[in-house]
Amino acid sequence: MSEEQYDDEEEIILSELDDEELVEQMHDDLYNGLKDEIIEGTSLLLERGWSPSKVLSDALVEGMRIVGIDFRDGILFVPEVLMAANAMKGGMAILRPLLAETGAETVGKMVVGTVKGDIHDIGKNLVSMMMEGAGFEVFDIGINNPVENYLEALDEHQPEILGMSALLTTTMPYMKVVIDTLIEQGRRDDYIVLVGGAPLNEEFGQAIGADAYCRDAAVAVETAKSMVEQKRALTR
Ligand code: B1M
Repeated sequence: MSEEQYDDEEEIILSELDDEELVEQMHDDLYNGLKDEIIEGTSLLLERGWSPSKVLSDALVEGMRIVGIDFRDGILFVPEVLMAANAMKGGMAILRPLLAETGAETVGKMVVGTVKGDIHDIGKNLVSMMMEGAGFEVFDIGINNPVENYLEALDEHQPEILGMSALLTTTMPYMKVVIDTLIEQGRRDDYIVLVGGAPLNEEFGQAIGADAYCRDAAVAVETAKSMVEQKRALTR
């Protein structure tokens, strides 16, 4: 781009936009992974009297929904989605304490981790970020987790969802060890168990007794949302 063209580009002053324009701009900024702009936009909406939950749903979650759709459709790729998720985190850091104060109900909670023997975490991290982007509270227990770690995190955080990730054909069977332990302890049905990772497939998910196999982060979000809704509807 020539200097002249660059100079011609109008700088957008977020504070000069009305609410509707600002929210639209934030969707674009999330899409482009612009963390500073998301932090500024989030603060501006709060200053203008928006509730934290409205900022979360209309500006951030809606923006990440668009990112998720384009990721699913192969228009965006992993690095871009990681940038978007990182920008979202900037906004979430401001909103999280405020949301906790107002006691707003989260979309749901998830404990997620990569199984024992496996240190791959890029996909899991992406799933965590996209789930947070969709309004879930995520407790990421990291990599190389024996069954005890999962049980401890489930006890501590009481989530609706247990997510497990495995990238190796040698480690994916460990997911069944975790599910079988939950069955042994009579608590399998307390959780929606979602599994993912490149070597898995639908049949494997069914064979080990998971509730669903998630091909990618966007599918994980969609599946989690609909399963939590179904579960809540049943217990109402
Ligand atoms: Co590894 N590695 N690696 N590796 N590595 C693979 C997986 C491999 C397929 C490469 C190959 O040989 N072609 C191969 C596995 C072969 C097999 O098992 N059949 C392999 C191997 C062999 C190994 C080592 C054994 C190599 C060695 O040391 N000899 C070793 C194992 C170490 C261990 O874990 N004990 C190893 C090490 C590594 C690195 C450390 C170098 C690095 C990991 C860095 C990190 O994660 N921090 C690494 C990498 C980067 C890869 C590849 C190249 C890329 C994986 C990745 O991040 N993909 C990978 C090749 C490949 O997969 N094509 C490979 C991008 C990511 C966004 O996708 O993880 O699939 P993915 O996640 C997706 C979905 O699967 C799904 O959503 C995500 C986002 O859309 N998903 C979930 C994933 N988890 C989910 C959980 C959910 C829901 C959805 O829960 C709700």
